[in-house]
Amino acid sequence: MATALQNLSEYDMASVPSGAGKRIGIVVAEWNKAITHALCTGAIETLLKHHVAEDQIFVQHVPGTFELALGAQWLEERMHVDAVICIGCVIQGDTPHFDFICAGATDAIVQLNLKFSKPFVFGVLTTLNLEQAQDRAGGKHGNKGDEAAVTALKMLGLRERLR
Ligand code: DLZ
Repeated sequence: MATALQNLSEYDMASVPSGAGKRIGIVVAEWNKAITHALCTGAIETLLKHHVAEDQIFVQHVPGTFELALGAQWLEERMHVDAVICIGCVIQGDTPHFDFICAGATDAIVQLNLKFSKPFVFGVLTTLNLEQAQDRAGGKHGNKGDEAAVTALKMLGLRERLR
């Protein structure tokens, strides 16, 4: 589980299927904006690197991580995307709010994968402090946005292989 053991931006380029012809949604939480913006930028750059067309990437913002699932569902329904990358950053505070937001978002995103039978990727950082988030948003542990984009393309590739 530890990202200290695996850089989020390092992967085998050859293992990632082409994104040519794919429509990808990205829903981004506004909370901890500097972090989520860096994650979104990483995701977009990675999708472009793997040949997703710029005009086939659809980015929408929601207030917080808790709203990601509904935003992602609306993106799927309105834009008919092949996959949605959900981007958020929840930083632990002094109250149990962190646990409720993380659990709610995680459960809801899992349900979307199964309901639509397509990838809704969990590009959410859940960290103990801001430094851990920065380390995973383009810092020393790479960028979770890159990893989320790679995951979306790999899952679409798997679906095609199983057809
Ligand atoms: C309320 C809240 C808090 C305390 N912390 C975060 C956070 O660290 N990251 C995040 O994305 N959102 C946070 N939110 C907002 C909730 O996700 C949600 O937007 C509100 O509870 C309204 O439903």
